[in-house]
Amino acid sequence: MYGNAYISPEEAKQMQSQQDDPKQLALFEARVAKGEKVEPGDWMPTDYRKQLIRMIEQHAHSEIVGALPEGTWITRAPNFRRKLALIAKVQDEIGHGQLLYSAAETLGKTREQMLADLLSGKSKYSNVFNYPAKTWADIAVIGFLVDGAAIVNQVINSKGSYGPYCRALERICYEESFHLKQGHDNFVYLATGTPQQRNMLQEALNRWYRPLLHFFGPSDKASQHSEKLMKWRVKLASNDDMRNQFLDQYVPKILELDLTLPDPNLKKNDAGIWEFSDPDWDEFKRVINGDGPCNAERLAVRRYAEEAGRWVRNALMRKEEKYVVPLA
Ligand code: FAQ
Repeated sequence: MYGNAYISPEEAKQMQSQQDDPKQLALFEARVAKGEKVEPGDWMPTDYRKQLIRMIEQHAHSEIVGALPEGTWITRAPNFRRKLALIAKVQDEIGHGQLLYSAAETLGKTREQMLADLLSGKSKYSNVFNYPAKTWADIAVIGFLVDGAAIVNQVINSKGSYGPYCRALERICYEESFHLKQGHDNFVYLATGTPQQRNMLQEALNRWYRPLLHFFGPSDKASQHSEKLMKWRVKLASNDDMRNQFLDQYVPKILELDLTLPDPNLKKNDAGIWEFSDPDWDEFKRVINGDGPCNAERLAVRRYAEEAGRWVRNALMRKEEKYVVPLA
């Protein structure tokens, strides 16, 4: 369903060599414009394939690295029920990574290569997971607002043109909606708790406000890939539109709990667009290029997991294969 039309790198290269035909391109663009889904064996422009691999791979990495900030709180969850919910959520995020790696493999890049590119720093993953989860309130903010932001983005992307990615996203969105409920419950519990709990939540909110604005990517003017991705209906909303939808949905929910956001210029203008102070795009660039507060730690943990798990992958691999071929 997500990755059962696995395509090897060699097959992908062969398919690409047939692709310079402008007639094929026009037919492809007409299909996509009608809202048809593109499937792995279909003809597609080289750049469509490259863009999708880049985006789905980054998304898959974000899920598995994204499990780490919350994972560090499993042993310190404040009670048994919160611990159970957090374990289940972290497990789901890893599952999302698997679905997305399978979807990316249908385009002709092996999982091994994707993981190697993550560990070498060649491939990016979401900025937000390079910040520490300092207190339990950070877990509430991640569960409510990072998951909320991810849902805004993923519901939109799930209507896109590439079949395996959209099907993976539909399933992911069901699970993320449950994550959002547990995040909201945790967030409201702290917001309506003791003064110490409220302070802890407010401090976490202040820390996450800027990374959350960065989450949707650079402004439309600075975005490198949006134009092409929107033309090919991989992205159905621009970065600024998605950011605006997020602020529309979540700012009122935060303010109604008598919490504040650390930006005196945050307001909705008469045209219904949220305005905010410059969110420091230099910080965003540093963080996505490997120089955030936790980048080195996150990759070190992933590197350890890859090395410690190598014997399992080797044990599962057929002798004649160069890498593990996905079963589903
Ligand atoms: N972080 O030209 P654009 C989650 C990069 S899943 C890092 O505007 P595009 C679940 C971008 O890659 C979160 N890098 O890019 C969860 C490009 O660099 P490149 C992940 C970013 O692709 C919840 C450069 O900047 N979701 O949270 C970011 O048109 C809780 C120029 O940018 C997805 O990946 C960023 N935030 O639009 C897990 C969804 N933004 O590749 C655990 C799929 C931009 O040229 C706990 N992705 N960059 O070197 C997308 O929808 C798009 O890729 C955007 C960026 C909207 C993220």
